[in-house]
Amino acid sequence: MNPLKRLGCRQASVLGLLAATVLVTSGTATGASDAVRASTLGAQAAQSGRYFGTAVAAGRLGDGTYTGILDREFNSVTPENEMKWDTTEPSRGNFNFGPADQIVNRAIAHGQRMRGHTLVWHSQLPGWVSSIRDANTLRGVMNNHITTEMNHFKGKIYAWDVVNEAFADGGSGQLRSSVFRDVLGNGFLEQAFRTARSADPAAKLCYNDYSIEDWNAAKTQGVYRMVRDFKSRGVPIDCVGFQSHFGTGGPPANFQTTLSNFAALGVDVQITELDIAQAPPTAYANTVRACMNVPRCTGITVWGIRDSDSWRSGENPLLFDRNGNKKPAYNAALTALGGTPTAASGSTTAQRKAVRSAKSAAALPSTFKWSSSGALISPKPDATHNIAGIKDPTVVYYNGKYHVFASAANASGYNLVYLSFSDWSQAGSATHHYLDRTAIGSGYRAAPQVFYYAPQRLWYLVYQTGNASYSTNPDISNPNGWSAPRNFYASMPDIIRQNIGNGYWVDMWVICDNANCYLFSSDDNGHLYRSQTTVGQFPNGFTNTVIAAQDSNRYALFEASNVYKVQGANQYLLLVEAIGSDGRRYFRSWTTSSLAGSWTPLAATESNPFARASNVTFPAGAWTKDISHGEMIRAGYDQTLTIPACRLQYLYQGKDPNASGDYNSLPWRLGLLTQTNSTC
Ligand code: 9MR
Repeated sequence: MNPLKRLGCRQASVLGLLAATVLVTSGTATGASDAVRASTLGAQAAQSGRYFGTAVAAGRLGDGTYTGILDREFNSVTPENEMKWDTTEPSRGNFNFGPADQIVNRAIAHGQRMRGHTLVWHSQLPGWVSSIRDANTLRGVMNNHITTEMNHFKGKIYAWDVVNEAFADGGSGQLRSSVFRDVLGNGFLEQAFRTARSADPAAKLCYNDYSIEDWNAAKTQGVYRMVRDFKSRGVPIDCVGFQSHFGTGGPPANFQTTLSNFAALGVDVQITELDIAQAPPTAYANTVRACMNVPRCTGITVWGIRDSDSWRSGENPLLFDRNGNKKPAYNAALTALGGTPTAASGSTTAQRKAVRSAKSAAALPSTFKWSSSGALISPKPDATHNIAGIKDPTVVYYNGKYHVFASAANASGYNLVYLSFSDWSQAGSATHHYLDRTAIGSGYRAAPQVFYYAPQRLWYLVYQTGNASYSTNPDISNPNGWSAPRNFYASMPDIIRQNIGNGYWVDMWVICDNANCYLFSSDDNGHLYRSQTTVGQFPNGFTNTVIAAQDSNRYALFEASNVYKVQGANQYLLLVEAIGSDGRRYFRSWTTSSLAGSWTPLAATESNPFARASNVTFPAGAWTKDISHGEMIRAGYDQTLTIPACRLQYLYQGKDPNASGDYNSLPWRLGLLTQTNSTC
C-alpha cells in the first residue's frame, strides 16, 4: 500500500509498456528438497500437507524394531493409553504425566506431531470420578482435569480429542449414558470444549468416535447435528475424529461423503484409530483415498504399528506384521497417498520431476473466476477519527470469528483499525477499534498482516512505518493487548536502497516454512524483495535480502504482494498487485515449490489475471473497478499462511469508480471475492 498520492499512474501511454516480462531471480533453492518422497507413509502424506501417524505405547519404546519403524514411517503420534484419565489423574488432584511425557518428548525430538487422546471419556475413567453424583463437583473436576492436562502439554499438542465416544451405539442418535451425561446433562460436551479452548487456544479441539463413518447411521447423524449446532452457536470445535476400526470389508462406500459433509460444516476431519480386520489392501486403499479426496481431511492415524502391537492382534489388522515387515496393505496405503512404492527407488530424475510438476499443477487452476460481494466493510468515523478509506485488510478466522485488521486512511495519514465478527453478514455492524489508542501508537502505521506464531504462542501484527515493524499480542481478540512497534531491520537494506528509485518501501509480508521465515516487501518500483531468518530466531535476524521478482515496468509488479502455502500441495502462491492499462488495480499470480525459489507465472496477465474486474461478477452491483490490496481467507491462522486449494476467498479493497482526488482520501471499502470455478 503506497501511502502517498501517485502521479501519472493512470497514464495509458506509460502503461502500454505493461506487456514487459517479469524477470524472476532464482534464489538458492531449486526445488531439490521437494522430491517425491515415495518411500515412507509420513513423508508421502506430507507431500499433500497431511500427516500419517500411529498410536504409540510407552511400554514399547525400548523395542528397537518398533521405534525403527515409528521414526521411519510416521510423522504423527497418539499415545494409546497414557493420556487417559485413569493414568493421568488416578486420584483426585494427583496428576501423573510421566508415561505421556515420555511419548511426547520423544515425538517432539523426532519432529513428529502429537494428537492428545483423550480428556473426557466414560471409559478408562477412575472410580472416584464415575461415583460423583453432585453436578457442581463433577463440573469442577472435569474442568480441572481438562485445564491441568492441557496446560501440562501446552504448545506440544496439535489436536486434542476433547471428548471421546459420547454418542450411543444403535439407532437413537443420542448421547450414551455416562457419569458426565447423567450428572451434568447433554451440556457437558459444550462445557468441555469451552474449557479446552480457554486452556490452550492454539490446539485444535476434536470430537472423536467410532461407528460414525457410515453417513446413514443414526450415530453419525447425531454427531453431525451436534457439530452443526456447535458451529452455529460459536461453541469451539475444530475437528472430528473418525476412529475407523473396520471389519474385513473396510470403510462403508459412503465414507468419503461422510468426511466431506462434516468438513463442509467448517471442521477438519481426521482418521484417528485406523485398523481393519485382516488388513485387506483394497480396504486400506479405499480408506486412505477417502481422506485424500477431502481437502479438509488433514491426516490418518493407524492404531498401532505391528499386528502384535494391536488391541485386536488376533485379527492382524495393521500395516506391519509381527516381525516388522511391510504387509501388502502397506503398499496399498502408500500408493493411495500418492506414493509409488515399487517404482520409487528405480525411477529417473526426469520421471520424478514429471510426477512432481503434475502434482503441483493439479493444486491450483491456471485461470480464475470470482463472484464479489458488495462493499461489506466501510469506515466508521468517531469523534477523533475522521476516516475516508478502509484499506489493506488482513484477516484470520480464529475461535469462531473473523479478525480483520486494516489501514484507516484520511488526508492526514494512516493508522490501523481492528474489527471482529462471526459471519460476513455481521461485518458491517462490527465495532471498529482504532489501534492508535493502544501501545501501537499514533503516526504512520499501515498495511497490516496478522498471524499466530505457533512456536512462541503469540500473535504478530506486521505493518509498515517507514521501516518494517511488528507488534505482538497473546490474545488476538484484545485490541489493547498489542505491544509497541519494533522494527525488523536496523535500517532499509542496501539492496532496496539501491533499487527503490522514486518508489516507496511498502507492504511487508512474513511467511514461514518448517525451517525459515521470509519477509517479502515491495518498492512500488518493480521489485519484490525477500529477506530470511530461521524459525528459531524470528522475529530477529532477517538478512540476505534479495530481489525475489522484478519487472522493468514498475506498474506490472507494483505492491501489495501476498505469499501463501497451498494446503494439500507442495506449492506456494504469490500474488502481486499491478496497475492495468485501464489504470485499475488487479492481481497477478505465480507459484513455486520453495519459498526461496523462483516464481513461475500462473494467472499473470491482464487477459488471464488472478483477480481483475474482468474475471469477477458482481451480483450485488459493480461497485468497484479496482480489485486492490487484500488478503486470502486462510485455512489456518499460523505463520505458514496456509490457504485451501479449493473455493478460494479473497478480501480486497475496492472503491467507487468515479471517485477521484487526493489518493489518501479515496473512499476505499472492503469486499469479498469467492472463487466460482473451483473444480474440487
Ligand atoms: O488400544 C487401547 C487399548 O490398549 C486399551 O486397552 C483400550 C481400553 O479401552 O483402549 C484402546 O484404545 C481405544 C481408544 O482409546 C478409543 N477408541 C477405541 C480404542 C480401541 O478400544
